[in-house]
Amino acid sequence: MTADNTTPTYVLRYFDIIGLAETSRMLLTAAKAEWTEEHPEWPQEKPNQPFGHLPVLVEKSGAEDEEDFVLSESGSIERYLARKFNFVPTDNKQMARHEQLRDQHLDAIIAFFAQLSLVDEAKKEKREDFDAMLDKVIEIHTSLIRKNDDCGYLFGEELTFADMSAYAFYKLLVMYAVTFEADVAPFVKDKITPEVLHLLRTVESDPLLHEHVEKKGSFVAHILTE
Ligand SMILES: N[C@@H](CCC(=O)N[C@@H](CS)C(=O)NCC(=O)O)C(=O)O
Repeated sequence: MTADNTTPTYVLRYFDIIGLAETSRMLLTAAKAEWTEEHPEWPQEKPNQPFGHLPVLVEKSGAEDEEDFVLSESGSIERYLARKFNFVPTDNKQMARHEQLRDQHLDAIIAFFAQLSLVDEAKKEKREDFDAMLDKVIEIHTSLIRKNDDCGYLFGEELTFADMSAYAFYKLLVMYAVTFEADVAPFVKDKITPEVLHLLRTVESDPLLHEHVEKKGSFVAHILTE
């Protein structure tokens, strides 16, 4: 898609980390949107963000007299992009089925970060919460892949928001969360089922994400070699 004066272009503001922006990066890339990423100086730029944090998506309409559309909150950004670029079904119930997975992923991520600063019994308890949530996520993905005739996507035969969110979820835990607690990477990798590995491979080899994988490297290769 080439931008003309009616095609929106996008700026995704975030830190130069996987964090909470990977799914949006994937959505923008898979949509073949014209977009760039900004890494604002922090904390100097904090007061200039609508909600005081990142990510922030700026959509520039291309029309001269139209204001930019500025959106905060990673979940809202992802849903907006997924709907706009048809990576979720239009049926409300089906759409909700896709979107609920994203919320489950985030809960597990929050649970991981919540236990980092704790010690002793409190840490053990919260770490167990994370472990149980991770097991549940993997169980759900595994079951969806099996139900979907093992074609490698969570739903149907094409790449969707749910697939990208799942891929970004595992990538965040194995390649980013590991910088906070080294054992999380082998811990997660050991739990990954053949079905989940199939999902990761399918997402990564989808032609729509070719550019993303070229730029960021292969997560699957990272899982298999490290
Ligand atoms: N609920 C928000 C959380 C955003 C958030 O906490 N962002 C962090 C980076 S992952 C941030 O901006 N930290 C810097 C700060 O708050 O000053 C979302 O999902 O976007």
